[in-house]
Amino acid sequence: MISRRTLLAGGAGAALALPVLAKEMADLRLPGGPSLRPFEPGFPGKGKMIVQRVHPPLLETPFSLFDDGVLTPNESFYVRWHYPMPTEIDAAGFRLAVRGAVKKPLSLALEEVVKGGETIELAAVNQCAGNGRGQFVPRIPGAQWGPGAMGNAKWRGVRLRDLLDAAGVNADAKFVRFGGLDEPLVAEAPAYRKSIPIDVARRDDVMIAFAMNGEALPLLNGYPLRLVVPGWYATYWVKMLNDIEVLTREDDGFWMAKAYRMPTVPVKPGDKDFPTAPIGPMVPHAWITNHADGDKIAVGKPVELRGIAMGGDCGVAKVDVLVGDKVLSATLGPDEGEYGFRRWSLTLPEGAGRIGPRCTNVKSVSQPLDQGWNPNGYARGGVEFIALVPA
Ligand SMILES: Nc1nc2c(c(=O)[nH]1)N[C@H]1C(S)=C(S)[C@@H](COP(=O)(O)O)O[C@H]1N2
Ligand SMILES: [Mo]
Repeated sequence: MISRRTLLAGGAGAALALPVLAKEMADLRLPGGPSLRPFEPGFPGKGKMIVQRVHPPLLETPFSLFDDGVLTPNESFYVRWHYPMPTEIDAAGFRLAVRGAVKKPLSLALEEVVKGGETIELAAVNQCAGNGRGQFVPRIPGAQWGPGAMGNAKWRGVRLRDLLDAAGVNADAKFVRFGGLDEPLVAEAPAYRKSIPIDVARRDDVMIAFAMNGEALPLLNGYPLRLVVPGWYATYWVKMLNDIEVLTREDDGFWMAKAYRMPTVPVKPGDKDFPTAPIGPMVPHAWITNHADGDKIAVGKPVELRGIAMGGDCGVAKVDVLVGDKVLSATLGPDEGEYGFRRWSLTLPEGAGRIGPRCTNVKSVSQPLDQGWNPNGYARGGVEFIALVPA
C-alpha cells in the first residue's frame, strides 16, 4: 500500500491532478488556482457540466454557453445542493403543505398546486449568492465557483400569493418559510429552510414554479416544484419544495440566522464582529461572453465585444464599456423580461488592453469598480475586466 506520505513526497500536485487530467477539463481562471475542473456529462438531465463537487452536486455552467443567447438551456443550467437530494420523486404521492399562521392548513397534491391559483410565466436569473466566489482576491473558503453559478430561464408556475390566500394567512404573519425534500447528511444538522418577508411572498411575480423553459423542472433543479423569487439570490429559490410555513416572527433557524448573511458595514479581510443581515435582492452585473481574459486579438483591427447584463432586482437601463480611460455606450439587445439577462454589444475600432462592461439598472444603480470583498464571497458585482492582448 502506498502511504499518504509517499504520495505527498511525489508531489501533492501530481498526486491530486493525475486522475482528473485524463478527462476534458474546464479552466475557470481563478486567481492563484487551482483552476482546472473536470467536465462531466453523466448527471441526470444534464449535458456537459463543470464539476465542482460530485455529491451533493455542485455543477457549474460552462461560461461559453452564455454567449449563445439570453436563456440558459435546462441541460446546462448550474446545480447547487447543500444536502443529498432524493434521486427519484413519487409525483403521485407528492404533497405540498401550507401551514403555520394560517386559518386552514393545506396539504396539496401536485395537480392541486398547479390549479391552485393563477399561472404566471417570466424570465428570471437564478444566481447563487456565491457566484464568482473563486474569483475574489484574497480567496474565500466555500464553493470555488467561477462565473457560471447562474442561469436565466423562463419559469412557469402558480402565484404563491394565491396559495397563501387559499390557506388564509393570519393578520400577524411576518415571514414565510420554505423547505424541500432534501435532508441533512447527519440528523443533528439543520434542514435547509429559507424565509422571505410576507410582503415579498405576496408579490405578483413570486411563484411556485413547475416548469423551466417549457419543460418540467430537471430533477437537479428541483423537480417537481421550486420557489422563484425574481430579483433575489437563489438561496431563497427552495427546490423540491414541499413545505410552506407562515411565521409570525423572524426565522431564527441556521440558514437565516447564521448562513447567507451580508455585512451591513464595509469590511476588509480579517475584520470580525461586524453586523450582518440576510442577503436579499441581487445587484447589477455584466459580463463579456465572446472573449476571455488573455485572449489574443489582431492589432489595428476592429474588436467585436458581446455579452450579457442583469439589473439585479430590476431591469437593465444601460451598459457602458470601460476601455482604458474611455467610457463607451454599448447597444442593448431586446428586453426579454426585467429579471432576465439582456444582451449587449459594442464594436471597438481597435483595441487591446483592459476592458470591462458596467451595467446600470433602472434604479440608477451602477456596478462599482471594486468587487466588494466580504467574508463569505457573496454578491460579487464589481466591473469584470478582461485583458485583450495583441496577437
Ligand atoms: N431544497 C433546496 N433548495 C435549494 C438549495 C438546497 O440546498 N436545497 N440550495 C439553494 C441555493 S444556495 C442555490 S444557489 C439554488 C441553486 O439552484 P439550481 O440548483 O436550480 O441552480 O438552489 C437553492 N435552493
Ligand atoms: Mo447558493
